[in-house]
Amino acid sequence: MIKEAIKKVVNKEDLGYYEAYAVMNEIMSGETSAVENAAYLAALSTKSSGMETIAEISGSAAAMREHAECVEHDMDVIDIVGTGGDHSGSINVSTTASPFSLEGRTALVTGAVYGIGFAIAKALAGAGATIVFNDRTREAVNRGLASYKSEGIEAHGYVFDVTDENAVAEAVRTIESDVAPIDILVNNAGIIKRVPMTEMKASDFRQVIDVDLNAPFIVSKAVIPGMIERGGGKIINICSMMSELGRETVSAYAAAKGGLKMLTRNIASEYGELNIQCNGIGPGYIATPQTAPLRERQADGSRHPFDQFIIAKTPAARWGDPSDLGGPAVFLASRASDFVNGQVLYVDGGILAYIGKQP
Ligand code: NAP
Ligand code: GCO
Repeated sequence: MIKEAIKKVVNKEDLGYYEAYAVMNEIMSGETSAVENAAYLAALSTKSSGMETIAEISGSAAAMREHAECVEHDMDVIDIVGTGGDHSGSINVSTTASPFSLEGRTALVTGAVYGIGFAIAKALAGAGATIVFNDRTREAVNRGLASYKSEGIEAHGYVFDVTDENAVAEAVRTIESDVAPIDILVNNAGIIKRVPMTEMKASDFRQVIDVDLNAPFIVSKAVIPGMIERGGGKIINICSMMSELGRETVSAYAAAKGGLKMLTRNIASEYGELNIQCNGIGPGYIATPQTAPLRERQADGSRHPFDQFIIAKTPAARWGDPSDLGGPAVFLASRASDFVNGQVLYVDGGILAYIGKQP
């Protein structure tokens, strides 16, 4: 990795995020000379060949500092010791930006026109990520673009169905050519069909499995090779309470989300050594269009029985808001979770820990 990265520095090629990190780690290892370090830092910050910069900055440490700021890669040159003239000395650098920063990274969030996906994308954008999202229709994508714009986010929208392997592969190629390599994938798109199992058509069962389990496999399969090539990446699968618990009428959904938990663990197991972290978020009961039927007011104006049930089952005594998922998503998308892999982070207000309020 480091040799490839330095070759890119010399050839004036841009460095990918993880390549830049490899170069910075080399610098922080103290194995390279001050002038080489300054060249690398300059290349990282100016994306031009560091070798040309040596001449400019060999005159003084101050010049090195000026050229070698690495804000773009969350790093500052905090101290340069060296005369420059005899190319001796050292550069001390440190990561000054927050480990939760997503500056310089690109995130694909599937099915993120509204609901949980939109809230997660908004939070990732707030941490500095470039946002790419998709939906099945141009109309929905346009609606999404307008929603992001109203939040001050210049998102990139693409039309594709996450269950269509060819369309997904083509979309990933187009995104990585048009926008940037995908550093973060959030497999959010999902459906639910609430039907008693013995009354459920097999085709409906298969459709839920297709969207909620097969699609995260398909999209992850399309994105992982590029992540490996660039030295790493982050995958977040949106699981569910039903990754752990069952209930009436959601057999297909629970089977899919239970499978998604194990797919999460398997991606972590298979690609962890290639610096890919794959984790899940397990939302509790969140107020989105998907759960609207469970919260409908009754004819007499009273709360839906299921609504009352969830309030009694949740220590927080409330439904979750999609924005409750933003912080956990930023954590799992950022360097702050580089040693977290194969986990499902339940954002459920405490449901999984609680027997429920006595009636
Ligand atoms: P939602 O309101 O129903 O939104 C789902 C999104 O996925 C919609 O934008 C939908 O697009 C998109 N989508 C569905 N099928 C797709 C496909 N084949 N290709 C591309 N996009 C597709 O759901 P949500 O409540 O925000 O949930 C988002 C995720 O969180 C889902 O995976 C869900 O299972 C999970 N989750 C939700 C809750 C909750 O309480 N709400 C709790 C735990 C987990 P369209 O508008 O075109 O249909
Ligand atoms: C349901 C709900 C849940 C939520 C969520 C809970 O019918 O039970 O839709 O399945 O969507 O998955 O975590």
